[in-house]
Amino acid sequence: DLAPLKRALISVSDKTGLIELGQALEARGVEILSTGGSAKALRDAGVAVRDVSEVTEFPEMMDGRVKTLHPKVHGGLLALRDNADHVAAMDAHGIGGIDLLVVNLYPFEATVARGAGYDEAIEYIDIGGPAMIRAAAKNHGFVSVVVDVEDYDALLAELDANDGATTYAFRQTLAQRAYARTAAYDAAVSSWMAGSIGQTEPRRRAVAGSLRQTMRYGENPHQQASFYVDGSDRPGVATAVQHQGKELSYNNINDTDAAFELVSEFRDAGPTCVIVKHANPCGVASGATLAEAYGRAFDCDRTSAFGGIIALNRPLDAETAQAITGIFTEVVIAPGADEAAREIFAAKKNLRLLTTEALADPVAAGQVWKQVSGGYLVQDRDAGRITESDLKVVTKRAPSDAELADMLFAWRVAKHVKSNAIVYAKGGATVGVGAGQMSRVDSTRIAARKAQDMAEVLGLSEAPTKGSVVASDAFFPFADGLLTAAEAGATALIQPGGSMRDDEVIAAADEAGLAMVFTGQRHFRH
Ligand code: 93A
Repeated sequence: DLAPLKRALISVSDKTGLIELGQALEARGVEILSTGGSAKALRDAGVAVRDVSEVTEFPEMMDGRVKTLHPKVHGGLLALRDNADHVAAMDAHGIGGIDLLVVNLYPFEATVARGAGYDEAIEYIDIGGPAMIRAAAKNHGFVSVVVDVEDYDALLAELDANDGATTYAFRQTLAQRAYARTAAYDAAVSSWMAGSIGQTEPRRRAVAGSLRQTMRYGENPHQQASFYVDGSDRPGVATAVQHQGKELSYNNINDTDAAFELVSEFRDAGPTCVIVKHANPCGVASGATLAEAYGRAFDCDRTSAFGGIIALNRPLDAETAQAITGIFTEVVIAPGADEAAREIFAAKKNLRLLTTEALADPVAAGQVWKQVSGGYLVQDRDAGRITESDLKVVTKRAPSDAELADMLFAWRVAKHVKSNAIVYAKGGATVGVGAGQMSRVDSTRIAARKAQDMAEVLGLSEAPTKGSVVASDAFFPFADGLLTAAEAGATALIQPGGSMRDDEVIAAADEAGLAMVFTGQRHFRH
């Protein structure tokens, strides 16, 4: 859609691949402008180049602090080629268009990483480079901008595929990468300065996203905290509308997110309720009505549900609202709430009600970040989802339809329980949840014991785990966990499989008359 590239500006600190790029551009008839060191390297290799200082008619000055900061450069990068006024201004001021910008920045990150002192680090803050990158990226309708040595080959391939021009889609991709680079660069500068001057206030630190809320405190009262939103339109705690109650706390936000993400797994299911405590579900259930689902979720672990966070997969109605007000609850989040339900909640001043436009898409792609000392871990969101056809029956006895339905239900819940996760379920409701234990057999025992406690609370004659199914987020390494589940009365198990001792575990299941299926997929959550 554009004419072939005519002019490029190259200004790079990392000279890797520079000569080859210069030669390749020269061979394609592109005129090259360049700054001091880059120009010298190209010239020494026999590539024809013009100094930027010759174009600007200004010498590079102040130790190079001012070399490309000039209207002849920025006008050439920013001018809209199809705008008559812009073209007239170029003519009037002798500004030539720059069609390609190749810049990599002063190595600020590497400089501070090697322990450079304050004054030296300051000198490595690139000003002209980011200014040009941002200008070229803004004008990606006409200008290509490359900020990474790794993209040189793709650029040349693009030129070859388009008779020396670039496509709009390609320039858009480059512009997006360019802004990612300048954003990361400034974040590195700000983080380094924060460390240098002892700035610890979270809301003053460089964080991607915009500040939504500064909390009274973080996970504990002696920790400061703030909430940033990243502008994504994913339904959830960041985009929900709060109708009543105090501001959400740090822990409220974390738990509300956990509850809503879990209930969204049941987007296409019947009425379902999730109760979360300390980021783990302590009750998840479906029901003929939302109120029934709440009651069944509550009955999984009434003790833990006190002060919990509730997420619903249907708009809150009056009957459910009435039931929820029976005990103290911190937050209720649902895809809507009717007038009558809101009136019932209005009497409970401390109860926060959040509504979302919709439920979240549980299989949507996305990324999750986790901080570790000195860095971040970034990974895809766990969008794994098992359907009946993925299951492999490994025992002599195949599961009944009822067991199968409960296994798939328990499996969805287990994905949202901290590892080692064990979930007992029966009739579309959890009856025992074992979370966050270092040993799988402990999770299996704890869940069964809690269910036993509930039998007493509810005055049941037999343990709720009798006739239940069990989901395990990762394989049973030994038969002991499975035997514990069988002792508690479980009749079927769903787990990924893949243990060295699968044969042993399967034999124990057969011996106990259990049905077991393998999912082939694991849901660790740490
Ligand atoms: O000191 S600067 O911020 N001032 C500028 O005007 C400027 N223009 C380009 N640094 C500037 N640059 C940077 O110089 C580029 O981002 C690149 O990292 C470096 C290339 O310098 P040379 O070509 O002299 O090695």
